[in-house]
Amino acid sequence: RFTTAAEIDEPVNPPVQINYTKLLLNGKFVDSASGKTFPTLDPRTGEVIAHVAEGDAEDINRAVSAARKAFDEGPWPRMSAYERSRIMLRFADLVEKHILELAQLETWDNGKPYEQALNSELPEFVRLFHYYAGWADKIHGLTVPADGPYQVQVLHEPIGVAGQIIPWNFPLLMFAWKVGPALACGNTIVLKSAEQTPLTALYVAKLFHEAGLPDGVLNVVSGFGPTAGAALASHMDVDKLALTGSTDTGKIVLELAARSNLKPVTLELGGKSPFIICGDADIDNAVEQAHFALFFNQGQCCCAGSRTYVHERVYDEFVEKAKARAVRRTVGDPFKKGIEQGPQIDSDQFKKILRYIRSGIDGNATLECGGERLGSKGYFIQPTVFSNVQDNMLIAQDEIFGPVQCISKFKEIDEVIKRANATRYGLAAGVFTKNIDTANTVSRGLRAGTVWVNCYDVFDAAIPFGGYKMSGIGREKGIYSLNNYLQVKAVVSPLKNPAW
Ligand code: TXE
Repeated sequence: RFTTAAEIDEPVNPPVQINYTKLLLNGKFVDSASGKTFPTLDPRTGEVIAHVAEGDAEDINRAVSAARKAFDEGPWPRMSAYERSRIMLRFADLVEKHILELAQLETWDNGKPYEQALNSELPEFVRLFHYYAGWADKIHGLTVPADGPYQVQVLHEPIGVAGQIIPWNFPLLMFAWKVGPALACGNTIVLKSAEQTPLTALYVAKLFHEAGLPDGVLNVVSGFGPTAGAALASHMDVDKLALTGSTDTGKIVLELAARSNLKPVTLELGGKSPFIICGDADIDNAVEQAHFALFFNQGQCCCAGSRTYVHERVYDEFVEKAKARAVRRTVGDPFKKGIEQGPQIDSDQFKKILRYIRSGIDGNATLECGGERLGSKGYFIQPTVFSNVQDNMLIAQDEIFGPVQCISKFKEIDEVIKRANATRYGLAAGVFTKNIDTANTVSRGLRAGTVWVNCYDVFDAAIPFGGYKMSGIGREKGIYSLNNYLQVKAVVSPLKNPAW
């Protein structure tokens, strides 16, 4: 059900106060060196929510010196791992205490449904910090039985100052994926939030200081990619860089890192993830899951199931039901109860999605429903379903990052594995079947960092996430994320009495 345009055009603002709009450097909120600010906008209307200090290269320098000092001289990497863990747990408690304000702010700045922010993303944020707090005092090295009379210890040390650049689609969760492991390992951080969604990172960083985080350990710079982001990626005193963003930006920061000090880089980039529905699948469940896989978070997910491949035997039934489900999707003011879909993040993304929809129509994919904006203000788009999508169409190849489901037909399992892999991306995939052999064949055959079998978008702090091919480098979450933030040092010393 599409909400009427009139309902969308009269949004009510949440009661949350916006207290933090400056840069958070060395434990204090300060203006940017240039004194410049930029507006952060309400995606429901395009109107200004707040003006935020705009950090650029000079502010990144200030942030990196604070992080450097906190790493080289401060207590954080030196304090007991247990104490670090306790500060992270106290932080998680404070986030729970402020959960309503944070969920309101996240929805206001991003446009995602409030119920999703409150009931899913904030609890997941807290869970991630519990998980990483649990790791802090369990990170340790090895001893190695080398040849000869030597004692060999392998120490796992924090890597140093971590630069972290996050996107706008899950502002709080991306903060947690990056900050959690870096702090558990004893690093210090300069985090650049996305220019579209700067508000919640400042709020939670303030709470971290209330929880006892020493000054300089976590510095937050709001600002733009080509200025603040690029300065961070090319900084000589940053020891490690992590980015979640587009594949184009991934290439830029990798090059900046290589040209400066060869800092190691982890990247979590775009995707065009296949969702394969076999002839024997439970169709109603597959329809619902495929709908969720694509439309969740307004379609703004790096792992969105954005190529829906359906076996020819169940294709017609699937298309009809997928269309009916999309038409039933509730779109409207994300603060209203029961709303499944809010606005897209900004005017650039909104226009990009509408251009892709136009290209699908022009390319003769069948438009089953949707295809247009909703309302006259803000960035709402009707849930859109295309069937009869051919692999060579732009909508089957590019990341649309919006509420546009693309359904294609297949005949054979080998054929669909080949087609699913024929992409520059390799982030995630889904397969729906009741046959264990088919599930095994498809999940082994797909070149993707995650394969969900008879489910989709099942996340957990302990499950690694990341991409093959141009979807990225490295893995986040789980035990794998820790290696991104550790150096390995071998210490070798002669043994006086080798017999012992
Ligand atoms: O991404 P950007 P945008 C994809 C999605 C979307 C497209 C463009 O397809 O439509 O990317 O979105 C910072 N040096 N994803 O333009 O620009 C930027 O400030 C250093 C997938 O928003 O990559 C922000 O903090 N940093 C994705 C972050 O990079 C730079 C999530 C992401 O923004 C920079 C978002 C530069 N030169 C978009 N340029 C996912 N993997 O989930 C930008 N940034």
